Amino acid sequence: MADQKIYQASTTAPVNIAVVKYWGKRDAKLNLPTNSSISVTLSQADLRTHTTAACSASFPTSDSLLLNSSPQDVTGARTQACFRELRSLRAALEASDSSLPKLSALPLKIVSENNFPTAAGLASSAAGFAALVRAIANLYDLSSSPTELSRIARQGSGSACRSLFGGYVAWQMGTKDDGSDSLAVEVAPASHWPTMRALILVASAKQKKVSSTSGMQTTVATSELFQRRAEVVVPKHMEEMEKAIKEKDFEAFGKLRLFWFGVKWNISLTWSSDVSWAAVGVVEDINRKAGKIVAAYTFDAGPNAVIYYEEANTDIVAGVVKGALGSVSGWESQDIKAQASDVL
Ligand code: 2P0
Repeated sequence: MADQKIYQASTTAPVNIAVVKYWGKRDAKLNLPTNSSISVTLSQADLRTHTTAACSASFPTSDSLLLNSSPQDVTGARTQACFRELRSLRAALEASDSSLPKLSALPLKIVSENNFPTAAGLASSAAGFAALVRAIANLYDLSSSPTELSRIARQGSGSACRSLFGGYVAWQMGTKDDGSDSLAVEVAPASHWPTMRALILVASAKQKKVSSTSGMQTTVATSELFQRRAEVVVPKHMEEMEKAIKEKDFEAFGKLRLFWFGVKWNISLTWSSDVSWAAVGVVEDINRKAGKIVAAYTFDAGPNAVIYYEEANTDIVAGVVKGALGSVSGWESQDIKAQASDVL
């Protein structure tokens, strides 16, 4: 009788919030970006995906994925690309060592849980695909480095490549057509600047109406500024942001307008809300009163605000934000406080 054993491995992956944003694809199939980006990885105690990958000849013949107990479609090109790449790395191992069980030929069963709202602009696809790729890599006993795995996770969701690392992470856009040099690398570990904090204000935990992919496509199709951003602005911001992180210079970090650059444009109307603008106003007030930048706001593809600050300024940032926004209706949940963190 064939081996009916169930092989399995579990892992967790964190959420990351970009401080130089990925926006636009030069290749939608491979998720190759039009610009490089940098993010801060948030602590997994607050925001993470936990994933178990299992395979067995006793499973139904097709691959499956459960997210927060709901079956997901795994036939999409992105998930298929991740499965295919990981299976082919495992198949190469099996070819080189005939004593290894032939896991690459077995159906996969993936079970994932988020401890935060899915698809509400809280980078759930980043944590989701990073956890999926790492769980399968562990199951297959691959010795791939986080950077090697980032090439695969990127094909699931662009920002996922950055969630393979903790701390401060750059996704280098690369120049090759096959995407082999579009990879994530560490800029600095969390321990380099451990006082960085993020306050996440959940304006809406509902699933967003516009996906990041279609938002990006709209931007590329309609914005006259887009090309200049990709070619001139971002390369400069990448350099300045890496320097700000290396020198732990919060003012420089905050000055780099963490604002997602398209938020003022048309499509942002679908994503941002009055409460998002209230958060912007409060942060600007805090900085005015402090006489310097002690808080930096940012938004991704959703109305939730993320406010970065340093631990020493907790009272004048997190305390004031909570007090000021407590009276603004529309915040669906209280804040989620997170710190820059390493991947466990
Ligand atoms: C980022 N965002 O750098 C940017 C900033 C949102 C705003 O990457 O189409 O889910 O799956 O590659 O990674 C969110 O988009 O997009 C994102 P896909 P993804 O974090």
